[in-house]
Amino acid sequence: MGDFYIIQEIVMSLFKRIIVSCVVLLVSASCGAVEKDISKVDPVAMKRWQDMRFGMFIHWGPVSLTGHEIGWSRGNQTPIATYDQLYKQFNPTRFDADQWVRIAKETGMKYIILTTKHHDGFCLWDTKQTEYNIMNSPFGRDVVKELAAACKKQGIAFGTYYSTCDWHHPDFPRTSPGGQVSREKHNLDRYTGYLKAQVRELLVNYGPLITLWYDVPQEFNAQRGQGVIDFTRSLQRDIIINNRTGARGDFDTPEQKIGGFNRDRPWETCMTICQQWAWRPKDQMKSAQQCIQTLLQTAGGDGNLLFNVGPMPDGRIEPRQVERLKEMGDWLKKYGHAIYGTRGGPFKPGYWGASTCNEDKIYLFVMNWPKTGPLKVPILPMKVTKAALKPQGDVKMKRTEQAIELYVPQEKRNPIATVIELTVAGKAFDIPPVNFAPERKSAASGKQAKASNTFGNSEQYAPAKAFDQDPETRWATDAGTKAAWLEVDLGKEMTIGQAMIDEAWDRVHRFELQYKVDSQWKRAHAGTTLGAKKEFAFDPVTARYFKLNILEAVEGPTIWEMQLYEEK
Ligand code: FHN
Repeated sequence: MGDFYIIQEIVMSLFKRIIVSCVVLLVSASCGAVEKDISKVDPVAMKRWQDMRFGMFIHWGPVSLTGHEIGWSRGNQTPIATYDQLYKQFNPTRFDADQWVRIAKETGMKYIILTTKHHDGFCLWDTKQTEYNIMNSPFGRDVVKELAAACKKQGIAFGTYYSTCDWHHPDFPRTSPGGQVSREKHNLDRYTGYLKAQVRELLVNYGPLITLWYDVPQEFNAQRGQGVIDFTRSLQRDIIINNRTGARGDFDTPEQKIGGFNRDRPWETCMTICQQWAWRPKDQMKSAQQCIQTLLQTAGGDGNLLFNVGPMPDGRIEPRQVERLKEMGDWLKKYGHAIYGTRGGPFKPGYWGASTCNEDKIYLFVMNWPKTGPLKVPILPMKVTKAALKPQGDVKMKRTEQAIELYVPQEKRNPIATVIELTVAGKAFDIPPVNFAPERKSAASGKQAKASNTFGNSEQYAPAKAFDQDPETRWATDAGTKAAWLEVDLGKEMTIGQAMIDEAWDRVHRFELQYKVDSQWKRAHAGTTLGAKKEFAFDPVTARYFKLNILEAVEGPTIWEMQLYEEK
């Protein structure tokens, strides 16, 4: 069967080249050359996607019957033989594509990305390439077809997640658990033919798609990955492809964290509303404040947010998650004009909040006000002609030599974000991006660190990774770790009064920030959850050694960065 794909691809490829050449000749003859370089994204499509700003990610499959993680639990919590038979019990009779789309629209989401095939190889559409698909389950309905139709009917864009790696497929070089086991017999070329045959089905039978969202390339190097991108784009010229085929793709995909401010290359944060991508009963869910502030910090960084739900085994999205999403939708009903179609900045996101801009407007989302006094906005090279509180109200504005001072009385402030609209005398996007406050240097940056536990004792996840100022590295602990500490040596006594701890995955439930005096650890600050870029101030303390003492965690805690700020 394997050679079939290769022959099929060769024939289809030749046929397509002939057709494309004829079309190019005709179009070139009539109205100027057609964009030939399919390795480049269509800029109009890219801008359309960026303007959408907010999408729904859906991780679903027979694995939802177990409550464990999709793909990763195969051969871990669930034996491979059991996992691969789950589809024979899968009958989500309460699946209603129109309902999923209604929920996404009421949340203010403008596109939906569904896992059509995850690392476990199971396919949620009527694929002719393998029997391991939804049509051979008791449910027997084409989920991708129904969801694509519902999106089209309700006017929301539809895209497909398709795992580059496939731990179920006999030709893929790696298998479960976690793709860490090599297959003796494998054939990556034949597997690539299989992948392309399935991608063709998705694009031809369920397209046009907004995105082909590939994931976890593993054996796919940049050349093979670029071949997948070119193949995909040859089937739909204006499709957008992420950076997970093994090649660079059209946009970056920071995961479970807010991407850094970047107007030069499109990016999309993908994040779970709970802990797990796939359904888990009683999973810890983010608060409305966390959800909305994540969207604001993402848009403020000029990125999109792909926010994930894991539907239940009966096909419903869990009611409490629907409620949380509705809170986001209610917020966007009031302030969506400050998110959709805007660009990030000119004030870069930070502890203070975030900003977006459009035409002559700058929208400030103030999340943390100064302890006393007004909000001090850096002076801009463009005159600020007006400041208004949204949805209504006045903001007292006072210009000084150092800043534009904005006064909003406490009772008018919003704990999630106070939205202030500034009007400027020109195009706001032309204002060079600026830090809202002077960049603070962490006293812990680059310092010696140690911890009670490190994931696999691997250097890749060493304690020092939480102090290297690199947003792509993190300290991690072993799976199942419920308590741990992370200690840093500042090299000398320093007086510290503020900290920022950026947690990957919301696993910490209770922590203390401690400092060492005369060999005794004392508490400087105590808290419950951490989350993304958690900042907190405390009565300044003077010490050389500081410790994040994680007292309770639901899973192995892992920290992108921990920063300590000296009291001047
Ligand atoms: O392993 C997958 C994971 O299950 C999930 O699909 C995320 C979504 O971005 N991607 C991989 C982890 O990076």
